[in-house]
Amino acid sequence: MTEAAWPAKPLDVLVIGAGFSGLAMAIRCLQSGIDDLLVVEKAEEVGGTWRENTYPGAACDIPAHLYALSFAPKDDWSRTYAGQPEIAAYLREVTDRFGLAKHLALGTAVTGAVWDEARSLWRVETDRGPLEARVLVSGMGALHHPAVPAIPGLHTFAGALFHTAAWDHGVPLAGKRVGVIGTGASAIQVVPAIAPEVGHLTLFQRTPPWVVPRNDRPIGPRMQALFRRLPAARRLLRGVQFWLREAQAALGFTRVSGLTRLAEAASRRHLRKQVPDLDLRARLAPPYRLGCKRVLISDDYYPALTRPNVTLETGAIRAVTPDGVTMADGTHHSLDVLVLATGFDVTASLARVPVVGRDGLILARAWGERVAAHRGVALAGFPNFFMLLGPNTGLGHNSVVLMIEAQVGFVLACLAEMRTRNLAAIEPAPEAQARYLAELEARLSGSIWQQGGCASWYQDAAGRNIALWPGTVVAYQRAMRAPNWGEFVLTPAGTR
Ligand code: N01
Repeated sequence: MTEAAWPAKPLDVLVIGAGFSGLAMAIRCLQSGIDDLLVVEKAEEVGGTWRENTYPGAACDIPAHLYALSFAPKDDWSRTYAGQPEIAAYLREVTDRFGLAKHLALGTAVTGAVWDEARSLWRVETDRGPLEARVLVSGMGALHHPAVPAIPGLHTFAGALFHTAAWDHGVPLAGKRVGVIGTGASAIQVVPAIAPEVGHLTLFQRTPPWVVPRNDRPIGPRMQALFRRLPAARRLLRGVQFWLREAQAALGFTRVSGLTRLAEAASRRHLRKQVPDLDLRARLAPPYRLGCKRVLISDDYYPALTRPNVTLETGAIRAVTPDGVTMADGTHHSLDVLVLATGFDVTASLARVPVVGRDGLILARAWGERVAAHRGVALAGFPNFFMLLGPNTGLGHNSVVLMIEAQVGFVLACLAEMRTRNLAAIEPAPEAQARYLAELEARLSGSIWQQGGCASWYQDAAGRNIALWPGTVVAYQRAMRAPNWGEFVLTPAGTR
């Protein structure tokens, strides 16, 4: 891959991160004629979360055709739900297809960014030297910074210890005693993938998840050929997958509704069918409402737990010792390998790079009250700065790729407005931002995430959902289609 030359003068647009968000931003910029553009990526390869998460069984829980970029379809997805290698390969192929190489600086970590008010640009520090850009776009993602639990003695463990997001493929698992802490989306993929291989697997469950059937199927060559010959058939499939999910949200999926009860009944049926043992079944029954945490889809998780070489441990962990995990009741599990399937620290992920806005305002401090962004993408005090998949724009029910595309379109509209009106800077008006956040809070307060009786990574320390969009994708797309310039402070060039 030919890499971008290091820019000597301020760029029009600097994008941080080459995952789904950063790549989508870069492609759409190029398609709109903005080519003074650089994407900096700390790793040596594109792919973001799909490059990082290589744990056995890693796959997407949104159908592949719906998870693809709308402007970069792929006819030959091999399954309904694509695995990590196929998605990572797709993102590499898209990078080539749209000629992004000359706009990519791989192996380059951004270490900080400061808004220069006098010059109306961002001064960005990287480990390869400084950069300057009129507009800074974060494509850093929200599920990036692994959460390591504060379990006493964790780092005294003498065997292999690693997080699902940093899987150590050099550690052989065959015949080993393996512990997995956590039962979220990552764990339920890892457990069935490694259970047949390991000697014994102990799964440490703190809270049981709601699990519904996955119905994953291979997509055969005839279907792939049909999609190649008849793109309308592929679009139809994507449309059906999309609208089925939108209907859930429209029918009140984000609240305790009749739909919640129906889905809970389906999940209980799934559990009854797959787990004959009554004691195990009781320990797998979630004590909170479905939808409160991410609803998991799997056909092989429950069967894996019924294997003779798998133990479900539901007691509280007291400590990790050099040779295993000790429970509060004194039970000890001797282990060779301990896997942390303990998720991500959303706040740390979003605020990972110190971003300093106007008057020395640090992003992490601006978020002291609440992690928030106007329409999920911009923040007062941070001119010409946009976040893709920023606060409250994740989804529990549909493909986040669609949210990313709505945000990319919004940023492009801002860039076009800056050019048309010869603006030096654009940022949300504080009053408009406050109004937006008040509306958001009102919608969240009655939601399943706050009323469903659970704790999850969606919430901050005060229990507020800072991660998810409380509506349909269509509603978000509509709100983002045409920015209301009345919500922004627009600073003409030459007025400073
Ligand atoms: O992480 P999680 P994840 N002691 O935060 C437990 C996306 N994703 O990596 O529920 C004991 O959901 C914790 O227990 P509890 C997706 O958006 C997508 O699995 O807090 N246990 C929980 O069980 C997903 O939602 C795909 O009581 C501890 C688990 O660790 C997000 O990533 C695939 C503990 C963490 O679950 C995160 O999923 C995979 C402790 N001290 C992931 N601390 C797709 O398919 C934590 N836990 C697209």
